[in-house]
Amino acid sequence: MKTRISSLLGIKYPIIQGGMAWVAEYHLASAVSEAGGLGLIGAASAPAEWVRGQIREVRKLTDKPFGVNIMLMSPYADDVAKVIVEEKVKVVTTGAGSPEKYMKMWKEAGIRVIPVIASVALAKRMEKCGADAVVAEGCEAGGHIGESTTMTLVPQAADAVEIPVIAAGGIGDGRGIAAAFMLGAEGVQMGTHFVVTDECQVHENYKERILKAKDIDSRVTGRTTGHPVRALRNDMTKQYLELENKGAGFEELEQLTLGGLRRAVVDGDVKTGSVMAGQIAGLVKERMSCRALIEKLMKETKDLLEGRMADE
Ligand code: TUI
Repeated sequence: MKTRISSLLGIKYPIIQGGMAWVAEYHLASAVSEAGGLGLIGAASAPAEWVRGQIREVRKLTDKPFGVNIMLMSPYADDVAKVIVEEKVKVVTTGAGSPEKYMKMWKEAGIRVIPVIASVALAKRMEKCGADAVVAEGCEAGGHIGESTTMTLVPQAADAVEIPVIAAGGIGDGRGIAAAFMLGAEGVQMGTHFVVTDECQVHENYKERILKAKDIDSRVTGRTTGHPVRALRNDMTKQYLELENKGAGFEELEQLTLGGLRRAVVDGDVKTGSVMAGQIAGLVKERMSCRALIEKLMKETKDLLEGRMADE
């Protein structure tokens, strides 16, 4: 399946694996890239030398294209931005901010830059400062989110910019991918479904929580602090939302989530940890390898776009 995204990135299928904090490490990223998608290392709040190590590990496992996602609120963002250049990474995606200050350095190094945007205004700004594409991420996504849904953001972003748009948030199967294409996207980014793949190293409890999730199990904490985060409901989200309702302040709320993602991903504490996942978790019922997942997604998408129904 060729689109401007698969050509731009030199990949077989226009599927990007989200750069999920604590989750998107080298085993997952290399497996996605080997299977024909674009694997990402999620730099999250990790030190730059950790990111350098991850880049080198991916290269031991695949010679196919891969990228790094920089979380721009990270205290190490400046250092990670430089490591990406030093290590000659070909693709960078950014989240939770605007990457304008790094753009010149990255473009001069010939890096493909794909910012994640949550608004049309940012999409336009990114195009102007030289972005090669944007990921339009709707609030169905897991983790830190914006206001608009994927259904509304993707077509508006596609109309507003000439560069290709990649849809993210709420996509879990071929129906979601075909729908995203209908909205004007030329690629998709998926996170939640990749968390339950064989190659993903998260704690078993985290995978089980996603596989058992129902459609209504998703919660958004932090709306009052201006930092909304989507996760699966548990003791932490319940307590957080109760405190938020009572008008608790930032400090008190922050205590509840501090280190929570690490606790869930690494220690398997899915009760008090932060089990970040998208709203599509309820659709994710099967675990398989990254290759099997990507091939299943592409077959479903192709059948739909060619007008075949699922049982034909
Ligand atoms: O960044 C994400 N998702 C994330 S980052 C993250 S790390 C974290 N860890 C613990 C607690 C909280 C966060 C977890 N999930 N997605 C991409 C994304 N970017 N979503 C929304 C945005 C965004 C929002 C506002 C991008 C830019 C923006 O405004 C920038 C500007 O200057 O206008």
